[in-house]
Amino acid sequence: MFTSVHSVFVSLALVLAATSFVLATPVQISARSSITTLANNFTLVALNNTLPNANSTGAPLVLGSAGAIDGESFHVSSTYASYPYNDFPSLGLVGGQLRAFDPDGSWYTNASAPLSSGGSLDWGTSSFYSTPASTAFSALSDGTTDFPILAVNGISNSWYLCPSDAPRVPQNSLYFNTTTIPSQSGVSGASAVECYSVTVNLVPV
Ligand SMILES: *[C@@H]1O[C@H](CO)[C@@H](O)[C@H](O)[C@H]1NC(C)=O
Ligand SMILES: *[C@@H]1O[C@H](CO)[C@@H](O)[C@H](O)[C@H]1NC(C)=O
Ligand SMILES: *[C@@H]1O[C@H](CO)[C@@H](O)[C@H](O)[C@H]1NC(C)=O
Ligand SMILES: *[C@@H]1O[C@H](CO)[C@@H](O)[C@H](O)[C@H]1NC(C)=O
Ligand SMILES: CC(=O)N[C@H]1CO[C@H](CO)[C@@H](O)[C@@H]1O
Repeated sequence: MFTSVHSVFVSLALVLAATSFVLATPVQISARSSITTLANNFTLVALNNTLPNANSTGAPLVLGSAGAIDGESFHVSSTYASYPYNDFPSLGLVGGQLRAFDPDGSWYTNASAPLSSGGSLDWGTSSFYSTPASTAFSALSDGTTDFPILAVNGISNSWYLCPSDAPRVPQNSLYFNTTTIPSQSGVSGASAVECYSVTVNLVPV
């Protein structure tokens, strides 16, 4: 009895030894996780995928102005460098909904899932109207990034920053799945604006 248990241990030890030998070969095993609710508040920060970044965190994003109608205002995620006002200092991810909170901590603002063929990351703010929020957002971690990264419908590698060439409000805004946006310069025949690929970090506040 003792002998057979012992030999089972010996065999197990050999199997484990063999297994760890196999794992020691260059096979990358990444624990990729996707969650739709984050316990902490955060801000969005864009990390340039092609060019050197000022630091490992990247460029902070805020909710830039995108117009208003009676009772509702609209925003688009833009770099703070191009729209230097931070009217919504913290965000939340709850059940796939991306929410923005004003400085009082009030919640009247939800993000819409961007159009899959090149939409911007848009937000609506209203204390009068109520539209069910999109539940398409999630936070991905694959163990290779410092922070969880933003995904929409599970896709995290299709975010682009597109610097507008609009004469008055040249916001550098976040788009999904497009490498160019039409010129907003008003000049006829102006060429399209080139976007650059970014990773969107969710940095705790
Ligand atoms: C990324 O690179 C582009 C192209 O050089 C540059 O204009 C932009 O400021 C950079 N953006 C960030 C977020 O670092
Ligand atoms: C990282 O660099 C950006 C500018 O690209 C700056 O706005 C931000 O504050 C920096 N973050 C840290 C933690 O230094
Ligand atoms: C990206 O946009 C193209 C059309 O421009 C579309 O065919 C493709 O399905 C989109 N990809 C995603 C991931 O939505
Ligand atoms: C934000 O989303 C929640 C949940 O869907 C909804 O109850 C709320 O009315 C939305 N806010 C606005 C301003 O639409
Ligand atoms: C997880 C989450 O969203 N937490 C909080 C973020 O901040 C707002 C207001 O500042 C709270 O209402 C949320 O509960």
